[in-house]
Amino acid sequence: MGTSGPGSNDLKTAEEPACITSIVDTVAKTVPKLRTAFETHRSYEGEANPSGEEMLAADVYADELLESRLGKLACVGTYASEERADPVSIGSGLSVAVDPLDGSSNLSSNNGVGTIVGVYDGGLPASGRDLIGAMYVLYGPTTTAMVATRDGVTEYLLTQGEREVLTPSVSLPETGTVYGFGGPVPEWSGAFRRYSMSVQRRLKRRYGGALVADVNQVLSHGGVFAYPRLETRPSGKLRLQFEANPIAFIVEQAGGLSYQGERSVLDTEPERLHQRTPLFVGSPEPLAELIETLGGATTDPTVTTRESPWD
Ligand code: AFP
Repeated sequence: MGTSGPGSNDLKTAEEPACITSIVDTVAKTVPKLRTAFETHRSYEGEANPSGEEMLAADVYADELLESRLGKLACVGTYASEERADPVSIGSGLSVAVDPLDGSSNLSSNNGVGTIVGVYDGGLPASGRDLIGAMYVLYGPTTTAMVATRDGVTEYLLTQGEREVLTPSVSLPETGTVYGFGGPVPEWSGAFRRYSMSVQRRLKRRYGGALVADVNQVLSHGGVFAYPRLETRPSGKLRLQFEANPIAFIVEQAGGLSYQGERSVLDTEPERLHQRTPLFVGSPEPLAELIETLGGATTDPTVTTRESPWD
């Protein structure tokens, strides 16, 4: 990944607008408390989130903590999260859309989880083109953050609330070596199954069930991540505002491509705060093949050839 390995904060990194710096620093300072909550808040709450998924105490705790901390920033006007039905209006300013604990079902098996933040210059739901920044935190053996602005992507190591540059300018290789595809294979479309067969001949499978961890593998080694539409989930599983847009922004800023079956994820028309979308992101070469196989176009929103249904 990137142009160089671990280094000091003197290295050239993507330029950050002041509000992005405040948000990233606030999230970094919140990470130690969130890490502790993975041990102390492991039970289920007995309630479902707006997407109908059962919430862990850690989901609720992470959401409330991030809302209280990000909500105090003068530049943040709206806080929204995957765990609450409606956005919280704080005042005037940017909108933050947060997946406080991505992949929370991985806590019980002690696998990777994450936090995703999208920063939109507009009211929610907003277009991915309104993003001025996005970040995710990956809680793995170490805690890292991937921060994207319109100027590029930087990877940080987070230690005791502070961040240190790991990779100043993250860039995806043209092809890469790994792939991770979500959803039951029998529920994939015929076109996506054909694509999968082709990819399996040359890339290694890496799938763990947390978007942040799976995408981080793609950003580290190059390749492709997909959560396609399914027969029982024609709109896919992942949430546009909280997951797909921020991840697509990070991948595109790192020189990769995103796609949702018709066009770039970032060009998806936002209709509802909790709307879902198919998500395909990765290196240019495997994404170009995917777009060709599924039959769409990323650049021309008027092109209407699409992934065929269940042939
Ligand atoms: P949870 O937060 O409920 O664990 O869901 C995680 C997630 O939204 C995303 O992080 C993963 O990419 C995807 O779902 C995994 O879905 P599958 O369990 O169907 O593989």
